Amino acid sequence: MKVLFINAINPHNDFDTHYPSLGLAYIATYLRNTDGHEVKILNSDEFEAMKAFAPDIVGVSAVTQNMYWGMQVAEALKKACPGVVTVLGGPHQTALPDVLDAPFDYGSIGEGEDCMLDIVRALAEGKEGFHERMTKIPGVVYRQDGKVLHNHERKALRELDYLGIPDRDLIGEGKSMRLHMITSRGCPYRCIFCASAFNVRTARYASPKLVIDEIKLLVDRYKVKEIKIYDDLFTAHRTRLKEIADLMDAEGLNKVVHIECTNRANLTTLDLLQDCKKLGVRALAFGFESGSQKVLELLKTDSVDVEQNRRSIQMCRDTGIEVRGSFIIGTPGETGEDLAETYQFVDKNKLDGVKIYVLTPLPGTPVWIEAEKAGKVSRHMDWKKLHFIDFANTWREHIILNDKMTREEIRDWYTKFQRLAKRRELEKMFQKASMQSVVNRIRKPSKLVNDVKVIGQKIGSMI
Ligand code: B12
Ligand code: SF4
Repeated sequence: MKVLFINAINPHNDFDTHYPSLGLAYIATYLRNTDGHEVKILNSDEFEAMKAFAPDIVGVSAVTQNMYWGMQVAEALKKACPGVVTVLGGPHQTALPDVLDAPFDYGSIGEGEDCMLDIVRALAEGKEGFHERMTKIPGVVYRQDGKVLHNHERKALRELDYLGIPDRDLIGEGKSMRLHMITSRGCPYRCIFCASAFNVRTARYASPKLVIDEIKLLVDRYKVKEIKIYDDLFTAHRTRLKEIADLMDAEGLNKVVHIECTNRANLTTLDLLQDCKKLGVRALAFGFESGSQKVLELLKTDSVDVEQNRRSIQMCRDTGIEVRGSFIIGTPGETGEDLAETYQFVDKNKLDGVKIYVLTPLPGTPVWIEAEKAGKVSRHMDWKKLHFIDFANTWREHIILNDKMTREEIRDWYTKFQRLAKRRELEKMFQKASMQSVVNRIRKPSKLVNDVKVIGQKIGSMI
């Protein structure tokens, strides 16, 4: 069977176009290796290549914010390739199993490897009786007598190792300085805004050996120098972390590749940071979320406090690990005073990277449930309204959950935080410019001109 996978992206967002979907690479690799299907993965803006492939079945992966693009491409493909079967999978469909948007014939909830394999096998048996067979596959969403129904989600994969390593050639990752990896699925915590916490119920971890094999492959085949491990919480499994660190050290991989991964302040100990160092970790990413204890408690269900966040930053700095932090503004009940505390936290702690988001109701989360009750979101809403990457421009339409500040006040705070983040970026740039690189720039004046331009742009965007 010819199986086409499509990653729904917003073509105007560089962020989307730079990171191909590893989730789709896992499914496509599994289908090809298990049943020998002909597979292809494309972005939703590569329409001509989709038609040229002439697929029997199309699997679209979409996050909620990109559902608009996913629906558009599925609709266009239905017209261009009559008879093609369309299936929607990914975090959005998983969180809303009772909804199946029009251009999709079927949906898939949860992990897609075995579900998609069963779906393609059902189609390979012929169109006759296909729908009947689909209604029996665990995890499938379908329509029957005008209603959307779904079968129970299949059990989460117990062992991740049996999936092996996803084939990055399928997502066009050539030689690159920087690639990303996923070494676990799920997170043991339940932050109220986080889709992973409620979509993936049980946290599971690939073995240290598989993690090392994948890192070796990225180093040998793709010549990477930096790997971003995008696990929900890479450091959650303490003994695994230590084993990975020991193997990285024994193989000398920590000398050739830098790792950036996720951590949580309540897990930070000196011992853990030393393992991170041994593992080759150069930077740790934290969701600090707020400098106000009241807001932090609400967002992270009382599992971490502001003082732990502050101490964690200091410990990372003492160990020589960079700290990147993300923050959320616009939480219900948050006041100007709370935001002033967050601002102070960001300013005082001199983070190496700062990201600011406005609280967004992602389907399936407690934040979504409250927003739905308040009539601010619905299962059939325009999903573009949740695209929060560019709040400075979209603040008028953005769904605001906060009840203590006006939309304009939140916009002003957002702008203030963005300026602070940019200022910090600039300070870092100057800090990093070692004597040697200054000399290099003077030897290569064209680069110096470019540097001045970049700095000028950054200062410009702060004004
Ligand atoms: C890495 C990552 C990114 C990367 C790369 C994204 C990518 N192309 O994969 C970057 C940094 C670019 C990114 C950006 C964004 N992300 Co992101 N990201 C993640 C993260 C941390 C890991 C994704 C991953 O690889 N998971 C592991 C793989 C194995 O799982 P998977 O992708 O979900 O795929 C499995 C199943 O979902 C299913 N499946 C998926 N697609 C399909 C399709 C079919 C047909 C089938 C049958 C099954 C199926 O099978 C897969 C294998 O089992 C997740 C959190 C998480 N743990 O999943 C958030 C997450 C997916 N991101 C999220 C969001 C909101 C975004 C952004 C909108 C953020 C923003 N500010 O713009 C953008 C959108 C970009 C985009 N086009 O996807 C949310 C999505 C929530 C939602 N309701 O949709 C998540 C869940 C984070 C969260 N905790 O809330 N992200
Ligand atoms: S710790 Fe991170 S991944 Fe885990 S539930 Fe909270 S936000 Fe989600």
